[in-house]
Amino acid sequence: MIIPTYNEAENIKPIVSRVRESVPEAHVLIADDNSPDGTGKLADELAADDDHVHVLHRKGKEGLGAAYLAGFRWGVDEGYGVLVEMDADGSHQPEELPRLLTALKGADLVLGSRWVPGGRVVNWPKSREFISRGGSTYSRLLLGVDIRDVTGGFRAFRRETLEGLGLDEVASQGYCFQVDLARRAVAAGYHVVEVPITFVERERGDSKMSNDIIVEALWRVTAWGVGSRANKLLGRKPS
Ligand SMILES: Nc1nc2c(ncn2[C@@H]2O[C@H](COP(=O)(O)OP(=O)(O)OP(=O)(O)O)[C@@H](O)[C@H]2O)c(=O)[nH]1
Ligand SMILES: [Mg+2]
Repeated sequence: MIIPTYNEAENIKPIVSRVRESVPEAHVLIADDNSPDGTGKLADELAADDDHVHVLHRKGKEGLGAAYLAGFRWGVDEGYGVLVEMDADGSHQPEELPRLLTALKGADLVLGSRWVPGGRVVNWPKSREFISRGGSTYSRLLLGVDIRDVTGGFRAFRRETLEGLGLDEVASQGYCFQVDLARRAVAAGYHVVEVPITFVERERGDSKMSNDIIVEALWRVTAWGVGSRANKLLGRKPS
C-alpha cells in the first residue's frame, strides 16, 4: 500500500491503523514530500513501532505522480507482487481494500470507482462532483478508454502490470497521473476492472487540489487524445 502524503499530520496515524486492521498482511509505504507539518516524523514513529510500515522521505513537494513513481520503484525493488495506491485523507476506505484485492485475482488492474453502479461519494459539494465526473467523461471520450472513473486514486496493480506501463516515460504530476496510468494500461491490453467504492470527502487537513492541477490534466488529456487521433489518421503507430 503506497500512501503519498503532503501535510497529512492529522490523518496519517488513523489511516495507517485502519489499513493494518483491514489487511494485516499488507505492508504500508508512506511517501512523504518533506511535509512542513511533520507528517514525515509521525510516519517514522509508526515505522519504528511496526515492521509492516515503511517511510520514503522525499526532499520536497513534487506532486502526487512523482511520489507514486518513487513508491512504485521502491515496491518493485523490494519484490512485492501487488502494489496499491490510496490517499491519506480518509477519502478511500481501507475496509474496502479486500474487495479490490479479490477482484485483482481476475484482473491486471483494479480501479476503485465512484461512477459505476454501487459506487458513491459522501459529503462532496456538487462543484467537486461536476469536475470529477466531467474529467472522467472528457478523458473517456477523448482517449477512447471504457472506464467510468478514470481519475480515481484507489487502485490495485499487479506488479507485472506496473512493469508493463512504461513508467520511466510518465511525466504527469497532478491527478492526471491517474488518467495517464489508466490509458497506458488499456493501450497495453491489460484487463482493467472497476469495483464500486464509497468515496468520503476529507474531514481533516487541506486539499492539495489546485487550478494548476486541473489545467495540467486538461492540457495533457487533450494532447494525448489529439495525438492519438492524428497518429491514427496518418497511419502511424502510437508513440
Ligand atoms: N507526497 C506527496 N503527496 C501528495 C502531494 N499532493 C497530494 N498528495 C497526497 O495525495 C493524496 C491526494 O491528495 P488530496 O489533497 O486529498 O487531493 P484530492 O483528493 O484531489 O483533494 P480533496 O478531495 O480536496 O482531498 C493525499 O494523501 C495527499 O496528501 C505531493 O505533492 N506529494
Ligand atoms: Mg483527497
